[in-house]
Amino acid sequence: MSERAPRTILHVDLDAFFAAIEQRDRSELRGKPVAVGMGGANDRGVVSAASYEARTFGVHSAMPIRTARRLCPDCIFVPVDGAKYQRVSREVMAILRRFTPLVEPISIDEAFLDVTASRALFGDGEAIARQIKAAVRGELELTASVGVAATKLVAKIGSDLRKPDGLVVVPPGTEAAFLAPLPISRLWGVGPSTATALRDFGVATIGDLANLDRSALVRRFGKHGASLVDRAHGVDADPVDDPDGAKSVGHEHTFDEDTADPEVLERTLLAMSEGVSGRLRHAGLKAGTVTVKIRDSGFNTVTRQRGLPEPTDLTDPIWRTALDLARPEMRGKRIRLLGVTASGFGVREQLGLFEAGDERQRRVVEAADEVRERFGTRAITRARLLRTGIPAPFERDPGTAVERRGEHAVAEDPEARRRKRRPAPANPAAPPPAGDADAVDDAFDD
Ligand code: DCP
Ligand code: MG
Repeated sequence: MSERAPRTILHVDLDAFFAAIEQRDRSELRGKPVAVGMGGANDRGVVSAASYEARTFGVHSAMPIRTARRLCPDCIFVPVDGAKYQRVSREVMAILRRFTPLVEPISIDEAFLDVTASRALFGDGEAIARQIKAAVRGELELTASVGVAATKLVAKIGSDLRKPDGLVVVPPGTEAAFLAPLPISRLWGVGPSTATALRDFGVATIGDLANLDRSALVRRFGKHGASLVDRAHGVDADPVDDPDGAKSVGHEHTFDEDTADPEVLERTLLAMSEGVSGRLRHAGLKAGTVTVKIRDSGFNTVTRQRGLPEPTDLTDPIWRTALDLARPEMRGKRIRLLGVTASGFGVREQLGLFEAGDERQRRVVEAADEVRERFGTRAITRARLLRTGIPAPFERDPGTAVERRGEHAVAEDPEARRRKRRPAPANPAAPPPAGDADAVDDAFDD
């Protein structure tokens, strides 16, 4: 196959995932407005997932429970059962892997598949999409929406377009026409501030953007402008990542509201470090390098990286290093996104995860892992994380388009496995600070 032959990529995203699972398991919830969220006495809780019935009242993910109650007094609020959703997620991913080994899970309920080589066996992209939908419905009693296209970008937009239970096929060559009528907010990399700026250019739809003079956009937005035009034409060379090629484990979190509160920022780094170390242990890996990513409210993004004195799979060294790297970058800024990634896996150990003498800590950590397995990642929080009401960043990275997901987790962790899209070029504008941190420019890619 020549490099230019169109690929067949599917984006599969389950509908109202947490809420649909609860409706499946509790028949009294079917057909009713359901919001999965913390509820109870915790007034700071937010909605994790809303059933489509609840959405007609305006209830959606990340909305405070209080607001949801006001909008939808008849809504039934159900507590989050993280362990169950993780289990179902693994079942979903297992179904997807029947059709190709090239499955790139990007959150707990969505994945990209490259089925280019599977077509001989299972039929074209549309046929494979139908088989996947049928298997998810038949075996898991859930519905999935699927986009089929030659690029990840277009497949993802397609899967979102006719939710729930949607199937959108965009044949190769028709990408630009497919995208043209859609609002620019559908495009990765167009957040509210870019959308506002584009309005000055008279851009409302992706088609408007595609028709703009490329050099004018580059003058206004820098290299981000050029990639915006490419994307408006549906151009996206990003491959579906080979699951065996995972080279790092990471989490990113986009705050629902930008924050400068050091407590919140540090807690978030802690939560992400816990998630990362848990995944390392689960995979039997130790990391020698920690990378943090910080994006401020002006969409300036920096990453800082540091080698560890010795490879680790424990939270503390990862968190301490992440804090050290991130603190100077966060000072005085409102932060939009944080990420923590562990990489540099020199050691793959089956049993001996801990050095001799670490026995006590080993028992503590293993007990925590056990609870995590039984009750889901959310169950494990340190004192600093308790009663904060901040969403566990590792459950889901809401609002984070794949474009902006710089990190990746190992293959065993479908809901969060992320990989670097492309090597980040050196940033001439921000030389590395004193010490051993390297700075790389992640570009204005939101
Ligand atoms: N999630 C969460 N907090 C958020 C967003 C999502 O906990 N802010 C969880 C609950 C969702 C699941 O992740 O069920 C999947 O997220 P999606 O964005 O795919 O949303 P849904 O699957 O709920 O709905 P849709 O039908 O729009 O995909
Ligand atoms: Mg979904």
